[in-house]
Amino acid sequence: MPMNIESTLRQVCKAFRIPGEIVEYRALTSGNINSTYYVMCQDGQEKKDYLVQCVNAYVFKNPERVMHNIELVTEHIRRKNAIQGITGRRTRLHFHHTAEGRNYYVLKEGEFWRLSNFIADSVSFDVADDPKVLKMAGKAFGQFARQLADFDASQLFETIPHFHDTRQRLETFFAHVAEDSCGRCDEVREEIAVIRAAYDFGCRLNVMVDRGELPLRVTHNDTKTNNVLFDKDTLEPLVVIDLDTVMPGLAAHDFGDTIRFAANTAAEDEADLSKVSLDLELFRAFAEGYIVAAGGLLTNAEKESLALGAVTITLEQAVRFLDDYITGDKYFKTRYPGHNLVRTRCQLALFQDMIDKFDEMNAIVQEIADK
Ligand code: GN1
Ligand code: MG
Repeated sequence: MPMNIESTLRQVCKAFRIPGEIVEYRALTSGNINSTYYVMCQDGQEKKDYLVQCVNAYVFKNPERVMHNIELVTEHIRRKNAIQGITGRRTRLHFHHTAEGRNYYVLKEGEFWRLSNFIADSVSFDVADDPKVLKMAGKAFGQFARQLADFDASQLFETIPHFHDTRQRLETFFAHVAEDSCGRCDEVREEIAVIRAAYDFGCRLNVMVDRGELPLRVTHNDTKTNNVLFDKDTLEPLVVIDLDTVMPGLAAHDFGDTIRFAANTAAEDEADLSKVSLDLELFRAFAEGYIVAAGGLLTNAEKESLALGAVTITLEQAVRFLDDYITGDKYFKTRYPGHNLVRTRCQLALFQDMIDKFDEMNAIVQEIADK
């Protein structure tokens, strides 16, 4: 945390015209990209809490565009919720505006801040072993897909071009291996070989897109269970957060990334690989929640692509972590040297286990889709 974070947060709150004084704040450290703070302000007798975030300008080259997307998407979801009679502060992600009417504040060159409401009495999950959490996460992202089904995707900027273009991720990775700019490739020959052998599998979704078999939708693209806020008592999903990468994409990626993250029996960066595997019960729970909530939205080809999405995105995530490792750990926040390599190995172990369970995963999706 920067030394002067308290005064920075004060400055940001002032820019967004938040009344009162900061009486409490803390860093929330589960994100790998942005820096996030919980802030409570007191104005007279009234206390209100907020989420304050500094957007990572290395990752998001054009944060204004990110915020443009977020404004449109949150507004669209608010309207959809209102039609269903869902209103209120806890079901809405709302970004505050500065006096100039912007939903972001540039504190100084490259320091880009935003401020939203904090959802009270909510929980999110960095790991989950309860099928109910997975089912509710499925409900959240299935609903999200449905709510955005009629959103005009041409209004959105592509905040990170080719974000889940696995083929391009692989190509870039192999180019970086050839450069070996940090001299780290020797140490990871085995991992590189595994990735090379998985190339064709990794490109399967790309091929389906090329053939026009899968529709492009407006997708979230970062569907980890810590990007859903659930009611702390009922576990009903309240709101989907982290809308930075909402862009045109595939349902298979949104489905797959929750599985990758939350149906793993271990954390995303578990070093003990014997703990890493795909839990098929959690897989089933998420698939049920997602497919039911998405309703009739998904085409048959899309449903058939869901399990493939999970395997593909797990491989892609391994590639992204290893790419970052061999190019000097510039993208993901790391907590110790070699963290990206540990993450890579965990993702590759999960990938292998998913390959072994691929038929079972497909059978489960089929069973739910046929109901
Ligand atoms: C990043 O910051 P966070 O944890 O929400 C990343 C995702 C990765 C994820 C891996 C913009 O998300 O794509 O899947 O880490 N976000 C971006 O944990 O790259
Ligand atoms: Mg996040």
